[in-house]
Amino acid sequence: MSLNKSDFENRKILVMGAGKSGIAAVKLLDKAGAVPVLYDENKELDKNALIEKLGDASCDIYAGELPADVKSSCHLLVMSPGIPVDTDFVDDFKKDDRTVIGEIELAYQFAKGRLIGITGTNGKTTTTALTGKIAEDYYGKSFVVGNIGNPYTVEAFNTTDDDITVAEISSFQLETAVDFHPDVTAILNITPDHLNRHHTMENYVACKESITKNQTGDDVCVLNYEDQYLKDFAPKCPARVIWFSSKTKLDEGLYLDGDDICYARNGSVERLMNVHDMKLLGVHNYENVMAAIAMTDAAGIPMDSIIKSVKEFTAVEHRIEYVATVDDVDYYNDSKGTNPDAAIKGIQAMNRQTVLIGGGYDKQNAYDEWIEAFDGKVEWLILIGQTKGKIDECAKAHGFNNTILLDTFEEAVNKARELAKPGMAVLLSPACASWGMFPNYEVRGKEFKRMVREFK
Ligand code: UMA
Repeated sequence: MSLNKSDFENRKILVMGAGKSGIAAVKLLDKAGAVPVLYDENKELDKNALIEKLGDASCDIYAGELPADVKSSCHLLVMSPGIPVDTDFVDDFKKDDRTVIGEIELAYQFAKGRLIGITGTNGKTTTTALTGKIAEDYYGKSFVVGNIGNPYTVEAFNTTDDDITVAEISSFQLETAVDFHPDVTAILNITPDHLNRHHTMENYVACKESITKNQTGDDVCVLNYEDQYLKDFAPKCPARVIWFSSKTKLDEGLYLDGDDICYARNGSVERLMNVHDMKLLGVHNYENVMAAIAMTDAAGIPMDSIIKSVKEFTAVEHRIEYVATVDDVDYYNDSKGTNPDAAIKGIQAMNRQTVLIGGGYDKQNAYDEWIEAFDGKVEWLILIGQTKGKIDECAKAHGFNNTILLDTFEEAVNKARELAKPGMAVLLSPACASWGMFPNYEVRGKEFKRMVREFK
């Protein structure tokens, strides 16, 4: 299947979800000459606030229920990433041979220039931000879009043939991709996440790998050599594979040799930089950096310019972010630790005894490896949210009994302050999504930082 402009011009298009993606999709469709209809299942939706956010774009808005005649009159359905696609609602559309796409696909249909697409369970945001910076430093401009928080549909019409766009792409967004075809991709790693949405690990892995589905031998896909799923995938990958590894000296690809990042290719090895010359910390970040170097080099950016940008780049907000020191206790915001694997990186980065705040929305992940990674460093584990009981049980099964279960985020942060002794750290790294308590991890992280700054 392939889409074209006639699928949009003067067509009635249903956009599902009135969050960031849905609003941006409606605006793009309005500009593209389509007739957008916006539908959100939340019947409490504040329509006035929504109309304000839509600005000049006009569309019919439905909240809670969508009349059957409106649904049947729409040519195409554009899904927001947070909405599951295995529902009767979506099936009804497909049954009539009507196309279902995601917001990313919609943007792709109208965007121009070259495209770098980055996926993986963890490290996407850091790698996307870094790749965007490398491209911007060299070309003077780049578009950084997608799951990072800037919908692709916001920027699609701003791109020209000479531009480069760097897109962070989640598994949710890949489920509804059709023609989406980045010139360069990266799959950073695959560990269990979002299994409540994808049901099986097999589905989740296939979804991640599908970022390459429209690529050809002229394109590049950067893969992590230490990830067994990706090793298995490489022979099937339609693009030319470039490997990176933090553990193995590769004959071809980027790897970590002691503190040096090296690039082996065509029989020779180039030492690119020492990891102490960059501001990012931790092996997981060195992996992100290697992936960003591989992608931007493949995109034609000179290596000296790439290395200069890498050295200047500082960590992204909410990812093991130092907030403040209060009463000789260092506070770190790792609100982006929304799954056990990401949270393991958070606790591994701590070099002192830590009061850890965890728990949140239940994505049906297992917490055993996270608890095992505590490595004697966690003094107290303060738990909140839907998963607090499940994590508490898991901690106790692993012999960790210093848990405290509380009801609100505010109580948790105050309790952490009370328990942390001088010289210790407080780390918000929940291993869970924020949903149910906050609209997203950014709001959770900002609230944490606000409270900590008030302690000061
Ligand atoms: N809604 C429904 N039915 C549902 C679920 C939601 O109608 O079954 C409605 C809600 O009432 C709400 C709207 O859909 O009004 C929200 O849509 P959304 O959840 O797709 O959220 P957006 O605001 O559009 O944000 C999305 C991404 N959110 C998700 O994938 C859950 C953002 O990623 C992304 O930054 C943004 O698009 C811009 O591209 C966030 C995220 O948590 C950061 N991503 C996950 C992750 O990183 O692990 C995948």
